[in-house]
Amino acid sequence: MALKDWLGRIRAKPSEAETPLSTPPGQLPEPEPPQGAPTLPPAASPGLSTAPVPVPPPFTAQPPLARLGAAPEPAPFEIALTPEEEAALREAGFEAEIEAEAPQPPPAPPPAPAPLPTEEPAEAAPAGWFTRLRTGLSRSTARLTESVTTLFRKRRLDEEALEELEDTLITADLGVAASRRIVEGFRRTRFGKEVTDEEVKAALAEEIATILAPVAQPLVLDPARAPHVVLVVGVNGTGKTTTIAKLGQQYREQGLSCAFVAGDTFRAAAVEQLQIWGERTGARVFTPAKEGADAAGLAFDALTAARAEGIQVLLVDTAGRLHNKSALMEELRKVVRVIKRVDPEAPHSVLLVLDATTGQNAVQQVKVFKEMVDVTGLAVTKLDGSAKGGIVVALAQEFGLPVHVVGVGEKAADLRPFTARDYARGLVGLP
Ligand SMILES: Nc1nc2c(ncn2[C@@H]2O[C@H](COP(=O)(O)OP(=O)(O)O)[C@@H](O)[C@H]2O)c(=O)[nH]1
Ligand SMILES: [Mg+2]
Repeated sequence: MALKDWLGRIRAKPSEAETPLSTPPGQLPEPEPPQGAPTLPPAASPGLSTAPVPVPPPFTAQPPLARLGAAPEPAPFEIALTPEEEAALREAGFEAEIEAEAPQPPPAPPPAPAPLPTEEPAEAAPAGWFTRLRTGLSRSTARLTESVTTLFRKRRLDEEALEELEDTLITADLGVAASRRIVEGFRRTRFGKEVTDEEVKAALAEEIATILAPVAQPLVLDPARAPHVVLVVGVNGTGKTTTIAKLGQQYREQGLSCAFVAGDTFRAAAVEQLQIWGERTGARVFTPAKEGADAAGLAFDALTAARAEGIQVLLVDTAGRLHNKSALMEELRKVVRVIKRVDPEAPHSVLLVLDATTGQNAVQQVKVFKEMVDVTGLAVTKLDGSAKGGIVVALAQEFGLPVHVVGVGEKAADLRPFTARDYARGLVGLP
């Protein structure tokens, strides 16, 4: 198939499966709230209240796929979208906002808190994380290696073979620019030579690792800032709250004092989810006084309190969607503005969380969020699911933003540093 046909395909409107906000087929409905589920505690100050939580609901271990996706939420604003805005939002994975534009049925009962996985001691979990990563990448890997194997069983690396290789890489979500760059590398070093599929895979892993190496950077904290503020942003359901909890647990294991800000104030479930994680990890949680309370005010109060207490790391959760893009942009910018009033250098990190199963959509999400806030790094989650692993290569090539951590499961220990060589080899199916 000609390159332009492939390009047409990948540029086509993302399928439902690629859209993080739509409900995946076969997804289980949200569970009913457990009897006696906690309501938000009344707060002493209008802007904030803090954990401990009254009664966390019982944890239920469920198959992870049942938990993917986001709970519905009320539409807080009534602003019409222009057709251009709608197109941009659809591309960026904000389908749900667009659906919310349609006349709304009467408000649904409040969403149940997202169920949480049963936590295991951190020491017990690391075994096998790379296996999970590889399993998650297996769909991408299978397609990639199948094509490479068929293409290169033993063949001269000629123009046609290179073109087919480029097509293969593009369909594996590596993006046009990275695919071209890799093929150029092949052209320079191996053109006209006879190659085997194994040689091609090894060379591919090397080229991919070269692209990934500059972005494989840990999230460096400066606890002396007391607190180092990490603002966590991203579309709903990508894993912001879970990533905050995982980071919090890991920081505490490193002996850092840590607090969470439940800044996704429109979703009671999101607030409760963070409270439960706070209980579990022993992190203090700043929660809104009531549903829909001003997130910026909450962040301001939380940062002021965290400073007074000498807390070293403050992880700030945010809304992943509001009624439209400009409402979300306004909210995030306001949060940043008020945080700066307390500490002009904060937020010290702005972590954008992306769901690896959404494929090319992630590229659009980076563009949209970069417009809204000064994104300093990425967390890529759900690499244990049916990840479209090539997307990380596309992101590295296009934006060069550090990839700090990857999520390979729902437990605290399933958040791992991103390592270029492991990832590249995993992606092409090499041990
Ligand atoms: N399998 C898997 N699931 C994840 C991962 N990270 C988050 N999730 C799940 O994705 C769902 C949405 O996560 P959540 O943190 O609530 O997303 P948020 O809306 O961005 O805050 C939840 O069911 C999480 O347990 C991951 O790395 N792997
Ligand atoms: Mg959340």
